[in-house]
Parts: sequence; C-alpha cells; structure tokens
Amino acid sequence: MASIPTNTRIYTIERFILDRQADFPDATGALTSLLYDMAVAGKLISSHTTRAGLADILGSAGQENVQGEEQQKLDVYAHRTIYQLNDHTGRLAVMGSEEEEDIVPIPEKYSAGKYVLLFDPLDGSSNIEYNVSVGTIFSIFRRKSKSGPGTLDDCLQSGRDLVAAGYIVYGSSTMLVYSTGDGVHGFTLDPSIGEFLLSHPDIKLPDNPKYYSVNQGYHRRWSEGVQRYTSWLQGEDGGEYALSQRYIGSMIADVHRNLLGGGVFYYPADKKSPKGKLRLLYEAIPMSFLIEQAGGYASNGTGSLMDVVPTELHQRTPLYIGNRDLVEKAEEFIAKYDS
Ligand code: AHM
Ligand code: MG
Repeated sequence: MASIPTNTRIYTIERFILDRQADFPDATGALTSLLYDMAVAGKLISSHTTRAGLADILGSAGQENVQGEEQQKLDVYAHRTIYQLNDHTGRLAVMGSEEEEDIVPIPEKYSAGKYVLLFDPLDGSSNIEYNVSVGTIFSIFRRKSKSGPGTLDDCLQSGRDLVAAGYIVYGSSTMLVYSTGDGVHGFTLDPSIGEFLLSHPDIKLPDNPKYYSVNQGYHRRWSEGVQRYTSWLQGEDGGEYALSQRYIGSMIADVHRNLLGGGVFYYPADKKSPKGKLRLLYEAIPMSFLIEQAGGYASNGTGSLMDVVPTELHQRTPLYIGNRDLVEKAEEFIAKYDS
C-alpha cells in the first residue's frame, strides 16, 4: 500500500484514490474513476440532505420549488444522482439499487463496462424528517458474465467477491468511508471547499468496545438466545463489558459510530421479521466487508456474512456486526438457545 504522506495536512480523496491506483500497474483507472464518482454523488446528496428541513419552504415532494423544478423525495433524488453519474461512463455492466425492484440496466446506447455497482441510496431515510443522520452505501463487484448487458447473476455475489465498498454518512459532518481491501479509510467533507479530506486513515475497531446497538423496544419479539445475549452485553450472565446502549435507527450511522468507538450493532431475526429486516446485498454485505477490513466481524447469527451467496436482489438477513469477540458471542448464544 502506498504510504500516506505526513508532510501535508491536506490530502484530498482524489489524490488518495489516485495514489492507491499506483499500487496496481495494470489498472485502467476505471475503479479509481468509479470511486471518485461516488464521492461526487456524496457531495451532491449531502448538499440536498442539509436542506431537507427547508422542504416546506422550498416546496415538498410532488410540488414545484421556487425555480419551477419539481421537488423529489430525498431517497429518489439520491438514487437518480448515483444513476445519472454512472449510466454513461462505460465502466459498469449493470447497477442495482434498494429503491428499484429489479436490476438497473445500462442504457443500450452506452457501452457496458466490467464492474457492477449496487447501492442503498439513502439508508435510514425514515429519519430525515427528524434531522437524524442518514447515509449512502455502495458495493462494487467485477461482472461475472463475459460481455453484453449485465445480468441479475452479475449482482448476486458474496462479500468475498467485493472489489470495493463504502458508505457516506450525512451527519453533523459528511464523511465518506471506503475500502478496496487494503484497510478502511475515512474522509470528511469540508463544505467550504467542497472536498473530502483524509481525516481517518486506516481505521481499526478499538479493542475495548463501548456500545451495543439494537432496537431494544423489540425485546419481546426476540428469541431466547438474542434476549440472553443482550443481557450478557449488559454485564449479566458473566458478561465482562456492561456496554452502553446507543441506537439511532439508521444502520449506517449506528455502525459508523461503533466502528470508531467499538461495539456491536445487531438487527436480529424476530417474530415480526423472521428473516431479519436489513438487506443482504445493499446493506449487510458492504458493511461486513468494511468491518472485516477494520479488524471486526459480521455474522447472520450462524456464520460469516461474507460467505453468504445471495439468491435474490432484495434478500433480507439478520445482522450482527462489530468487534469480533462480541459478534462471536452472539453466535454462541444463538447456537446454545435457539437451535
Ligand atoms: P431503510 O433502508 O428503509 O432506511 O431501512 C433500514 C433501516 C436501518 O438503517 C435501520 O437500522 C433500521 O431500518 C431501523 O429499523 P427499526 O426502526 O425497525 O429499528
Ligand atoms: Mg437501507
């Protein structure tokens, strides 16, 4: 991995991504450009999310704003922004979005490329009206088909096949965090110059976790194993931590906080959602890749999420993600009490 220069405090994402490309002499630059386009998408979506509270003043979804343009719901805007930045570049064979039922083809008039882009345009979007952090999650795979338009099969790949994944969290500041498999790097958007600057090089989960994050309101819906695991995290049943509970209800923001502070986020299968709520391809797999790159682990409760090969685009999964020992403990409780 190219070393991170120490002679400057200003290290833009563009320079960082380009420096990484230098590690791969055969690289064509397509992945570099694709990552940079995701950073551009992040800036555009960020500028819209920060104006979300002005919707009533500037016109809400379905109405025209003062410029006579129709307002879009933010998640639709985020989807279209990512699509429009990527449909014509010749880098992608196909896309998939949590906002779309089926795969999102590249228009025939443009050439098909070698990569596949899957994204959740705005995770946690039900939080927007409360001014709570939301985020964009993306995954990049190599296509499996040889040529022509990309297929559903090109999208159904496991975390082990990922070329890159990342997220952009729109919080008190906007951060982009990504990995191409050589560690996890975080950039903070400086809105005054419109650039993402390297702020968190080579992120590793802290050894001493602080938080557990789960929707505790659903306690009665959980299995015995999940209930006992939660008590263990609280320091009962021989639990060694007595962690603090924090739950935003935006997976991206919850996992981001735990990545920096240490801890575990989980959304288990429960009586209401027997297969879990979160999406395997759009949410669980990319976050698992990032957490593994940061020294952690992600599981569906019985084994590594990185090994699960999706069979459907919108497949759901239980998710346990964070510090390895905490996630493995969830697997232990589930194996002991739920199987
Ligand atoms: P979304 O993709 O429709 O926004 O749903 C996913 C979100 C996650 O960000 C979050 O962890 C979860 O739903 C919250 O669900 P709940 O309100 O059931 O706790
Ligand atoms: Mg989502």
